[in-house]
Amino acid sequence: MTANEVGTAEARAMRRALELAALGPATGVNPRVGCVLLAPDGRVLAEGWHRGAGTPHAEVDALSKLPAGSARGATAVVTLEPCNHTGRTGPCSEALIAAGVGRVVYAVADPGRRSSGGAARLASAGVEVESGVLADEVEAFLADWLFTARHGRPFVTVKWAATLDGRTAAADGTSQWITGPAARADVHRRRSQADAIGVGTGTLLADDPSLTARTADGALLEAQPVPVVFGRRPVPAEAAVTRHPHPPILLDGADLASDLGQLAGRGIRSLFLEGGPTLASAFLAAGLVDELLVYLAPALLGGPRLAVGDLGIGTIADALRFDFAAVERLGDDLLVVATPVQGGASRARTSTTEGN
Ligand code: AOF
Ligand code: ZN
Repeated sequence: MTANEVGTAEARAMRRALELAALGPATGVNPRVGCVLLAPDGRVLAEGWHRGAGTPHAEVDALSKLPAGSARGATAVVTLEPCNHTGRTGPCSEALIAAGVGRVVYAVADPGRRSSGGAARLASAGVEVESGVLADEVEAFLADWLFTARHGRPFVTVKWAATLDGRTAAADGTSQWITGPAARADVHRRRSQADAIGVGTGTLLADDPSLTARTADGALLEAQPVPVVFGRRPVPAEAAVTRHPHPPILLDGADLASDLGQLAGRGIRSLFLEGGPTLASAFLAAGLVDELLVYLAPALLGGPRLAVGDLGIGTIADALRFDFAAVERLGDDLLVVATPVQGGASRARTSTTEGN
């Protein structure tokens, strides 16, 4: 084959590897990974994919379909850099070397602190390594897992629904139906796309939210986020959240970064925070918010009940700054999506959800 034909065969194999990866489970601590083994003439020798933590990795799955010795000189095309560690399974770098694979082509580097280094290990054993093939597509496909692996925490979205003056409740505490049905449906759709949904114990005790994702007539959507309750006050035995399809995860909220690390360790890659001004301000002040979803109703309430509590900001120069990433009209309401300006909203401060 000419170099061009090899490139085409490998690009085609990477596309196939991405399809194979998509057969794996979309949630959990491990990424979805696919692998295609090519003979030197470009023929497909075997395919494999990863079926979730504790099962063989994609490369090992593909190798297992071949008789011993028949991957000698083959090219392994894999969506993620082969791992270089013994976790629940052994290192793929060593499995590829032992099988005599001559070339490895991967899309995206493994950001894992323990698992990375496979490319260097392969190269040191004389295996030819190429990276970056179909990288943008694989990066998009693995976006939530890569974010969590790179940051050691889930992607955090803070959502609130408010009036034009940023109020989320009236003087008597009533807060339901600030926004209309289209905005509410949008919230439920986004909830169901998140791995977890978080509230503070303050909101839990005040509103008794069910933390489920539902249709307009109250039926449960298929995918439900895991409920997470932050704070030190106990969850009442009769709280609605105890009837959620997933058992709630309780975190004390004293060290939000370490709480988020715990969630990441449980395979939670995205957290949707709906849980009140104290929780929102604690996450914001700690620089742990990646996206704001603000549903704005064309109404005014006045008074002190604001969407976000104290941020410890004494002067305008310290304002947390965001960019408007999107603005959408939803019925009579607006959805504003805002993302932190680099070095602005991500300024880390220490804070807790104490009192929440
Ligand atoms: C690969 N191929 O198919 C997958 C990889 O606990 P373990 O042994 O399953 O290791 C999990 C880590 O290995 C995971 O966090 C990620 O860095 C990598 N996953 N690597 O070469 C695969 N699933
Ligand atoms: Zn591996």
